[in-house]
Amino acid sequence: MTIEGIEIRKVALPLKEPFRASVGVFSVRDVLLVRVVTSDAEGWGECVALPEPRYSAEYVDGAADVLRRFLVPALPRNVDAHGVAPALASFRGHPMAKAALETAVLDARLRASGDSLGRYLGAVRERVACGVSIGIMGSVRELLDAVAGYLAEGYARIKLKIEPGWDVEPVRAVREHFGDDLMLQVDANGAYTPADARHLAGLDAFGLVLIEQPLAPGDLLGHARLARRLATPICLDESVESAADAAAALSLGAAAIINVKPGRVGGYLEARRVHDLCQAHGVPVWCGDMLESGIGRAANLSLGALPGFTLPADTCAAERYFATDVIEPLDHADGHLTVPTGPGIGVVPIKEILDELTLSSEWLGVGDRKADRREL
Ligand code: NPQ
Ligand code: MG
Repeated sequence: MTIEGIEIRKVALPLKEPFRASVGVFSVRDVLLVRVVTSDAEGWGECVALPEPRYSAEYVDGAADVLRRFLVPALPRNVDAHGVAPALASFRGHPMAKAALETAVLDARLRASGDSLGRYLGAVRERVACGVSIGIMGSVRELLDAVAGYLAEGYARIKLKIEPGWDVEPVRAVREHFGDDLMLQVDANGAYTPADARHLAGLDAFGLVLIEQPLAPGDLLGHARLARRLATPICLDESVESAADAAAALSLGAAAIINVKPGRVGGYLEARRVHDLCQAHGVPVWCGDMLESGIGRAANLSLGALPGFTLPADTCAAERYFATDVIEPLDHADGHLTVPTGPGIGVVPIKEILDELTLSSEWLGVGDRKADRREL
């Protein structure tokens, strides 16, 4: 399999409603799609970086830049999926940009041999239970209406985004209104500090499945200390950018559960390593969501079907976020999405829709190592 070239495309997906978290609010999801063209097949990958560097240091235009200037030129023309990460390893950081490139190569490679990503990764389930993540809202009344709507659609659990000023009261209202059987969890995206420990312990009364990333991403020690003060299990998201980070978090006691996002850890191969490590430690994992288009969503389902993914995913139907997606809708019923079984990630964009939503596109040559030859 020889790579002939790579296209990076910036696509704008308008959101049905603005999505608000402690790290920002967006009403359009700009995503970067990577298309690898090889002698045998094409492959697609989605870069999950957000438009601004608030969730993590990466952002859409920065990811495009690092792909264009460094990552794509460093890729050998005859690279295999397992060779992508080693070829890019000398460039620090940028896991989301690297993940998109590796996924596109992996997709092309699997399409060429007719294998599905799920089979390749070791999926053991045909369907993935899905939860829904609900952004910070203007009022508790609106929140209760939103939760009722998603429960009526069959979602298996509810995650509330929280921040200082929007935490104990909305959680109490949802718990009181929908009862003790509701699987309920919260996500702070790092909005609290260790000084908020007593306040966060106020959430212990509500039987939450977990609290996700209460403190800053770099503060593993702070999470370990907080874990000793809370009854609610701590789940890490932003703090874990590799299997090595996950190992450090587990050995410090900073996490009892890990949210796995392939983009955040540099790709599906590293995501599987995080899964394997957690499984060996008896630590539950679940698949996170970055408001991906259907391209990223389909691939995430293959990962979420691995045996250690024992909690419902954040992967919901694309229609929860978008009026129009770039693929045919994925099958979903009773709060579950069906894992694609076709070759590669199992889906391809609908060309007309993709073209309509495309903001810009660039064609990049591979393996010419322009970046290395630049005079500094
Ligand atoms: C999380 N996602 O688990 C992320 C972060 C995230 C589904 O909760 C606009 C504003 C887009 C904030 C995409 C979910 C976003 C955003 C993803 C936050 O932390
Ligand atoms: Mg999160």
